Amino acid sequence: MKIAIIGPPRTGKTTIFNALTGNSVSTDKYAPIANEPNVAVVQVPDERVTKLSELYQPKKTIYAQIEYRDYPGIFSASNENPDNAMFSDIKTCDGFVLVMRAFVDEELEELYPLGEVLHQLTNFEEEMLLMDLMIAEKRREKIELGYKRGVKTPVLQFEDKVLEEVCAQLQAGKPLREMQLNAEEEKVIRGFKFFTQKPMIVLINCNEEDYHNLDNLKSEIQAKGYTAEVIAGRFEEELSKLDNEEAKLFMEDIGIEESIKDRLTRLCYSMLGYISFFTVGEDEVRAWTIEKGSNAVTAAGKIHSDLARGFIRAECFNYNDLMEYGSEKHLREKGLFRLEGKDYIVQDGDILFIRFNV
Ligand SMILES: Nc1nc2c(ncn2[C@@H]2O[C@H](COP(=O)(O)OP(=O)(O)OP(=O)(O)O)[C@@H](O)[C@H]2O)c(=O)[nH]1
Ligand SMILES: [Mg+2]
Repeated sequence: MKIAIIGPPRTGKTTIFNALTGNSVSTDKYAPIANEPNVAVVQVPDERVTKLSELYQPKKTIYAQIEYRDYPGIFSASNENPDNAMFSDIKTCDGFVLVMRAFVDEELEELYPLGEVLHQLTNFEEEMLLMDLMIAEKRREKIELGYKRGVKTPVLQFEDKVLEEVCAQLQAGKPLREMQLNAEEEKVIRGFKFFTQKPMIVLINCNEEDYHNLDNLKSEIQAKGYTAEVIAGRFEEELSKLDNEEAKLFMEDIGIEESIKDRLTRLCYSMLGYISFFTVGEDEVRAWTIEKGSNAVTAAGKIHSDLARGFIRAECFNYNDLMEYGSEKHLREKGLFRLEGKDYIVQDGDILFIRFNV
């Protein structure tokens, strides 16, 4: 899972990246805007993996991973080109975390004026719509040029028709993620990796003293259809440098119930519609991530393509049942150790053994 941390300049993206990953990337407010993302891969905190590891005592324990890519502020220059390398890089991510500046820093506001949070959000949305529109229009012009040269295939005509609808949606100020597309249409536009098609979480980055005062703002952003969350970015960055016990005390002081790492992991999973399944054994206990609604063959393919190709069946039980009854033996007695076929829809917390033959 690859998550892009994006936003206008100096909203605290790198501060939040540090809090999430334990890194110490500089957040000097007078430094020039960077031109490369900061990248880190973090383990997904999952106590189920820890418990399974205690139970199976494997040689290796492997948690699921999230790659966070923290990009420098974007859309600050009015002449940004939608084809630039950074935008292309951002678009390879599965989902976006958009950071808004809700802390007051007069110097920063002077250097990089952003205004109120809702205003920041609207501006950012407009920039994204515009970038997508430029890309869609450019492609349509190219198709048109082809028509003039006599290249007019049904495939191109279909693409042009879909892009016409895409442009209409964008011109109406609506993100593409709200567009109803059938499988064919979806396939035609997938390659463009449009900004406004990506799922997005909005983080309201504030000082710790405002942490509990921004519920109205949060609701207003949620009303626009986003998952929104209030974050005390700099405070959490400091917490990430403390040991767990100490950090817990400070969190209790402010009334933060869950660290940003735990919260954002959960939100990213639900934003992308992902769930976890596990494989267990003497060698390895491991968590895997798949889209909700995936079948057993897709899950097998995550582990190895041979397992999908030669799939026979999945032996399966659920983590919660294992915790309730204590051992595989007891699960068998209760009939909770199941044999499932190709079409079985894998559930969050399933433990799978794939039987295969290649
Ligand atoms: N008061 C306050 N300052 C913050 C907070 N989060 C970040 N800052 C400050 O804002 C400045 C910019 O923070 P960064 O994390 O570098 O911001 P950024 O969004 O990564 O900046 P660019 O990548 O240049 O766009 C730094 O001086 C931070 O200390 C916060 O929650 N409260
Ligand atoms: Mg930064």
